[in-house]
Amino acid sequence: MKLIPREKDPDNLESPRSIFDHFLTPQDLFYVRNHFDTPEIARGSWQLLVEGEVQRRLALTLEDLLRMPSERILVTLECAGNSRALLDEDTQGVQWELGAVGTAEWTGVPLAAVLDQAEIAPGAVDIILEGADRGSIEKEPKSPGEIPFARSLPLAKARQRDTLLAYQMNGRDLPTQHGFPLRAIVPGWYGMASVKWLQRIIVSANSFHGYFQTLEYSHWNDTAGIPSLAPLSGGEVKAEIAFPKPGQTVPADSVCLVHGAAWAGEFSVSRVEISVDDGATWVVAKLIDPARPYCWTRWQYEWRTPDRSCGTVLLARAIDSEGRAQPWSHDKRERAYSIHHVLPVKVHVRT
Ligand SMILES: Nc1nc2c(c(=O)[nH]1)N[C@H]1C(S)=C(S)[C@@H](COP(=O)(O)O)O[C@H]1N2
Ligand SMILES: [Mo]
Repeated sequence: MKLIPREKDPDNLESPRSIFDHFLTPQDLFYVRNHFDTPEIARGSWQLLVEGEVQRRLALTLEDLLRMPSERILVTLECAGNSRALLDEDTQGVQWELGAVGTAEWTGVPLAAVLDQAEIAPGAVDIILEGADRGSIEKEPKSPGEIPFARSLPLAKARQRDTLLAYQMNGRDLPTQHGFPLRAIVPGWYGMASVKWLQRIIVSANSFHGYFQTLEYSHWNDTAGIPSLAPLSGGEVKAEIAFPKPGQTVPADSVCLVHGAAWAGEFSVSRVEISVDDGATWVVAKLIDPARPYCWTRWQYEWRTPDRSCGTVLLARAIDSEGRAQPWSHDKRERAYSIHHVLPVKVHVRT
């Protein structure tokens, strides 16, 4: 097993650090985040229903979708709970370290093209995406019996040309665990928006308040100074140090290649700064991949290590095309999600 199991029944599997050696994450190394058992879907009988506030209800087969003009897009998916295990406090939820993230090239049909075919009514505000997986959540807060995994997108994001109904990942059919035969790809948003095993799209005249955007995957916003829960959406700017690992010993007086990746949700990474002395001084890392919106950029820095044995702390801080920089600490309003503050990596230098 190349993936690291974090939870069983259903499987939640983390990617190993070797994913940072490639720009595109191979299918069998791509992290898996499931809330319910994986549904078995037969290609032949599967249909995508489009209903609700539409002039024309649709039932599309995979062949119908394959006949429509397709788009390809590079997108990094990061689970909103990635790095939760590195928070100071104990938290509920899957204890991800660095590897609930990966990058793939996705092929599919713009969601907008399907919505156009269905002719959405003027009063539509929310597009609900429903997966074929379902179950009952027995831990608090409990669900009211069986519920499907479902998330909604505001009309503007649903209509963006880059929001896809994807049937391919890295040029091959979607693997079962990544949503075969069809999943949403919502570029720049945390992974929970990219609903797998899509079976129904409901165009709604009201904003949706389903389990996975209220009780889970929500954060505190301010409305006139009053905290108010809102669904998580776009991703934050973040850099991860893949190597060296925390606690690792590196040789003194030699060149240590510090490397990792950085990403910035809907924006692109403009700079990654590195400190090898716990924040006293900073240098700019070299970006290995072109900076693109929605996508990670791998970076590296050749560190000339001290000539004596010592301990030190490595830090990486990314800044994006909007000028957003990683914060120094986790904001409690984000609950146990959107963990993107600067994460220290303690290492030992030995002669
Ligand atoms: N139907 C369905 N879609 C889903 C989920 C799920 O449990 N069921 N998990 C979501 C979450 S939280 C994430 S982070 C991504 C993970 O996608 P992956 O398993 O292909 O990496 O899928 C999202 N889509
Ligand atoms: Mo997630």
